Amino acid sequence: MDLFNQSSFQNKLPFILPQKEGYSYFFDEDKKAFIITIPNGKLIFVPIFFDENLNNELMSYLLKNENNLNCKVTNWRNFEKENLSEIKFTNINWTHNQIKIFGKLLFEPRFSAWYGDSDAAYSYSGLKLKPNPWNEKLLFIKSKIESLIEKIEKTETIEKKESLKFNSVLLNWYRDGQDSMGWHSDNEKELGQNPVIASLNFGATRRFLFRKIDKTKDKKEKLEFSLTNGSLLIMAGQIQHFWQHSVPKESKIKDNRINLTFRVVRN
Ligand SMILES: O=C(O)CCC(=O)C(=O)O
Repeated sequence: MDLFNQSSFQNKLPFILPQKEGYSYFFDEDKKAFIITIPNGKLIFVPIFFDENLNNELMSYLLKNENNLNCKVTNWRNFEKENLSEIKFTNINWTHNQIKIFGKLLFEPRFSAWYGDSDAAYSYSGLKLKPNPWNEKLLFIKSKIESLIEKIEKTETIEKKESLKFNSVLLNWYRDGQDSMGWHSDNEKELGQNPVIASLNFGATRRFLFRKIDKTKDKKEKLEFSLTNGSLLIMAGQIQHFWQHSVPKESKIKDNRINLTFRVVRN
């Protein structure tokens, strides 16, 4: 199926959703969005939030560098912390962070960058991230997502009393399928009780998994999404309390991917 041909969706969710109580979805024709309910969570999936041209343009922007390395053809796998610092990225301050796992300092299997309002500091896995100041393109993307959410809020799929304004974004850059993101929930207290997190995708299609963390029942409950270039996934409701998500390794994937998760951080 050509995921970039809107007509091929025929309003049918391009993933399998269990056919049982607690799961349902509908396609909102006006917003071109699937509004999905799962037990203890809400998801909104927009298969084509940005068209291919705009998305490719934005991906080049995010990886633009003064070394003239082309974002598509460069083998980024060869770039570890040392040589990453030799590349002067024009628009994004990419870093290769180290985190402590079982007392050992290890490099994360991806590069990342934190942008946002000056007071939107964020901590996870022992890392304290100070925001880089917004740039014009990130603000452009943010405003497009906020406008969509505002329209959806009006239909009360996302329960909010006031308009949602993101104040930060975490950028993750997966050099190829060997880079990944382990199981976790975005449940840090500075994200608030039931955070709305909007996740936008550029580049290689990657698997995105959910698993239920309710220990008493539905232990094996899993969902699998396929996040394509230009797609947007919004997580809302109680999802961060009841589900974890991950981007597993896929060794066959040679292309790189960038994911942006827009958040509201309250310090
Ligand atoms: O790359 C992704 O799709 C996931 C990113 C993510 O889980 C996060 O930023 O918390």
